[in-house]
Amino acid sequence: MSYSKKPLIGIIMGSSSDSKIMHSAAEILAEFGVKHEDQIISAHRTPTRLLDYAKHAEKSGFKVIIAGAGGSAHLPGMIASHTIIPVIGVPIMVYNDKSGSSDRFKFSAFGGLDSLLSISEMPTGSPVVTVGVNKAANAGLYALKILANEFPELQKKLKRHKEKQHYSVIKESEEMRKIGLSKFAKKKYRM
Ligand code: RP5
Repeated sequence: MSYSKKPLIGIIMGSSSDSKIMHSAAEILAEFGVKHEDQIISAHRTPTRLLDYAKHAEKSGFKVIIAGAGGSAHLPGMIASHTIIPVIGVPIMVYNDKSGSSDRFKFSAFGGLDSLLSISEMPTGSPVVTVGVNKAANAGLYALKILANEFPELQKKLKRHKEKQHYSVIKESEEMRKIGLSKFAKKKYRM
């Protein structure tokens, strides 16, 4: 079986607005050549679709589901309660486009902590692995690590990815050492 022919990962989110965060998961999977299928499933607006999706995910042979949601964020936990496929939850700090012009009502009252706790505090029996608030890229990376248990080629790619991270820090540090902290910060952040 190949990881690049048919989707092995399902990415779902509670609202179209979540795509602004969730696209980062898709991007990291694309970087590794891993196929995924993306859908919007609202646990409260389309509750029957939620159960249908869990069946669809099992039938499709998905190995991991990445589920992002904001607010009370019950999507990842509810999906996990309907399937044995591992679910990685992405708590999303809600940014609501529909709230008019005032910024006061645009963000969730608890800045993402509401979703983080909803997702991570699943009662014993239906676990959801949870990444940090808005950390969709980490969800993608974690999904890749799970898949890598089955695909040695992905293990190699993940090791190369780690090496790249290592060398990018060394390169930056070298530049900082040469030009000094003040110049470095001004150059990098246009301060
Ligand atoms: C959650 O409520 C969604 O995951 C989204 O983050 C949040 C806001 O949803 P909409 O108001 O955009 O429908 O269900």
